[in-house]
Amino acid sequence: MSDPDEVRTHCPYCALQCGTVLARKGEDRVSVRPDDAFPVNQGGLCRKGWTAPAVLEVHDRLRTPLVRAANGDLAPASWDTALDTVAERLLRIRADHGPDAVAVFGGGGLTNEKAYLLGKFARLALGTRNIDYNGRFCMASAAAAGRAAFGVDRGLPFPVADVGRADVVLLAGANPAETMPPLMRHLEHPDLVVIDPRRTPTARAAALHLQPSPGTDLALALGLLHIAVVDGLIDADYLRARTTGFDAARQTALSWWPERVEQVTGVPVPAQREAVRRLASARRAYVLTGRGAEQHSKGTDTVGAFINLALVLGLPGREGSGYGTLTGQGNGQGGRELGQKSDQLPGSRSITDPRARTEVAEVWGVSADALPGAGPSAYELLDSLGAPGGPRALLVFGSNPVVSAPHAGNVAERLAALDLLVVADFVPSETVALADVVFPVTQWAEEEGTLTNLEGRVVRRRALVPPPPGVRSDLEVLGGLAARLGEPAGRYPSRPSAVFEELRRATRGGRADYSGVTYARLDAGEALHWPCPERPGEPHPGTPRLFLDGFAHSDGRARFADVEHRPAAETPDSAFPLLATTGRVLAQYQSGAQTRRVPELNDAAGEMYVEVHPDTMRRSGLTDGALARVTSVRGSTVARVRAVADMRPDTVFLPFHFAGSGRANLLTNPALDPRSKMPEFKVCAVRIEPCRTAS
Ligand SMILES: Nc1nc2c(c(=O)[nH]1)N[C@H]1C(S)=C(S)[C@@H](COP(=O)(O)OP(=O)(O)OC[C@H]3O[C@@H](n4cnc5c(=O)[nH]c(N)nc54)[C@H](O)[C@@H]3O)O[C@H]1N2
Ligand SMILES: Nc1nc2c(c(=O)[nH]1)N[C@H]1C(S)=C(S)[C@@H](COP(=O)(O)OP(=O)(O)OC[C@H]3O[C@@H](n4cnc5c(=O)[nH]c(N)nc54)[C@H](O)[C@@H]3O)O[C@H]1N2
Ligand code: SF4
Ligand SMILES: [Mo]
Repeated sequence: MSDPDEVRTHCPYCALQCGTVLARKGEDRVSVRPDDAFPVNQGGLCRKGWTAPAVLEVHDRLRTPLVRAANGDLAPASWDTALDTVAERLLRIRADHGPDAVAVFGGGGLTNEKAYLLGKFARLALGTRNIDYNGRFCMASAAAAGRAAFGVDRGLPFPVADVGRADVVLLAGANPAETMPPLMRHLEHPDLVVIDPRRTPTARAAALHLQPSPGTDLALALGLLHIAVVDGLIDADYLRARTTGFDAARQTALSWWPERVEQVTGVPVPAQREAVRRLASARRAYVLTGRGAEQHSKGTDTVGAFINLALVLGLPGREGSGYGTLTGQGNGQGGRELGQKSDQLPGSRSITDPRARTEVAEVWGVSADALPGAGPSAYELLDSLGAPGGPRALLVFGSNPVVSAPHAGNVAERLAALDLLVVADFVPSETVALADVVFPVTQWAEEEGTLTNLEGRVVRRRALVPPPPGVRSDLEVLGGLAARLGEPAGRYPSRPSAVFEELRRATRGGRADYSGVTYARLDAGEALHWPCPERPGEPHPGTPRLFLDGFAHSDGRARFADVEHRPAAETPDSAFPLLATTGRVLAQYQSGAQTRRVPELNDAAGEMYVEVHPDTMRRSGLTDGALARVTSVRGSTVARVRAVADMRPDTVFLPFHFAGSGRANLLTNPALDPRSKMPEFKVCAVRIEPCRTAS
């Protein structure tokens, strides 16, 4: 089969999964343009999308397996040597320490096929309960809260395009003008109410900006609920017909009167009132949360409180209104529901549910007893590596935790304490640099598959170009290892379409049911949002809008969350008097492993910096443009000072895209949310001082 000259596919990066058309541009080169027909990006792409082809040709692309040699260096090896080495060492570790001594860390950028096969490989070929993924650092709080409230966790339970027809959209802790620029096309018409401690480009586009102190959104959401209740703005018919648990939520909210909320959050009373008035008077309104509200040790409760606000106003499950979370990674949605999350089996099923275990085991051709139970969450897993009783080997697919995990200094130490670290990647990331064995893998434009975008829509990734010689797909790596671990032939197909056929069966009957989705339907241009069960006769059209007829709990009702505010796990004191928060800039993606290799993106944002209010800068003896050392109780980071006049004086902001001594995560607090196990990326206590040495 000859390769096509042009394919429709999707951007390799974020959950918007902007539609793109890739074309050949001379020998081995690829050009990209937006796919005007795709309704999510409507012909738009951000700078990362436009420059994505550059990642295919980075000068240090991994092209051969690497095995750490006796002299300590990573040295090129054949595929057989690399696969044999890993399999032999895994077998030995398992024989000596048991199956849980081998762990797996996955990623929300992996296709559905890879995520599914990785989960199956961990549970069957390795027999370990120790698998989790970077989505735990991303979507976990919103997923836990959404599931508790509605019975199912799909990021947006409605198409993105619906949001454009709203009158008002509340964005709590999201900065889509930088993190999902084409989404802003849908946010031009609605009035925006933005909650963010920083005056971001999104906040500047808003009708109203509330600027709370980091870590106080829960108090703010309770306060907004208070105003809605006291001012009689609630939808009583909706509450009666469609919800339960309002009384307890109302009781808690009553003690969060506006002046008290102002004291805790710093948001003035009139701004609180205006936010509620705007939302309540809209005919169509959405409440959307992002990582700013979610990445806290109380992220699940905070999202619960924002859902409560949406519920009293009667928004969820009504066409043209609703609550949603803006999922982050390209396949953040599919990545969790297909089995990389430690507590889930394919189809968004619970790994502790006996029926779910039986159903999935049947598809896998094993008995349910063969499946391990639930394992620890991402940070707990990383923190246990190489510790007494903890895993001795780790396989990483699609993450760069040396840069992106909280308390990164500790994580790097734990990785170094392993007997075996194996990483599959296409660039030499900071985590690759620590590996004992490295597998060079294919990337987006070289492979087929599917991802599930932020609106639960399954999209097709298509190959335009062949992978460079010497590079294999993640699926082939798993298959190669499985065979050497003695798994039956055929259990780990390496063709994406074959894996998809199997995952359709494995999700059948689950909450996230993909059984009616096929490559043929997607290739014919159908828009399929899960659940999309297979059925005889007329194919199921998929479910773009959930909850219109009822929520996914057995009584069809949404549940109010009974939540109370609490302070962040770490609050400022005399040694660490400032709050640090972290997040993203337009031109870099995540740990930066991909985007720091694209020259055009580095011109825009090429170096670690810290945003500081001018007063704070002066008080700390800093100079705009000079280097500063930012220190928390866990470590310190070197960053260039940027004076930002509309910053809160009590807060500094650091992007987390940079490596080495510029890692924001050397500072961050791994305090976990008790329900979602999300770390507290968005607030820790720091001090800041001039730095006279460059490193
Ligand atoms: N350019 C770019 N785009 C991306 C990504 C990227 O790395 N770069 N990553 C993708 C992924 S995986 C994700 S998860 C999404 C994330 O998308 P967003 O959630 O939009 O991104 P963040 O910058 O992490 O956080 C959003 C905002 O939260 C604010 N914030 C900080 N602390 C608080 C707080 O306590 N309360 C409130 N209300 N706000 C707070 C920050 O100032 C920031 O502006 O972006 C996706 N898109
Ligand atoms: N301080 C702070 N830290 C954060 C956050 C924050 O807001 N603040 N946000 C958190 C969030 S929301 C997220 S999602 C994480 C993300 O952080 P990471 O998990 O580190 O995400 P990436 O940088 O996307 O890392 C993906 C790695 O996998 C590789 N890769 C990409 N696709 C594939 C593939 O298909 N197969 C294989 N084998 N490899 C692939 C890439 O080259 C890259 O090296 O960071 C978290 N860390
Ligand atoms: S918004 Fe996200 S999906 Fe769209 S082009 Fe940018 S990075 Fe790619
Ligand atoms: Mo994310």
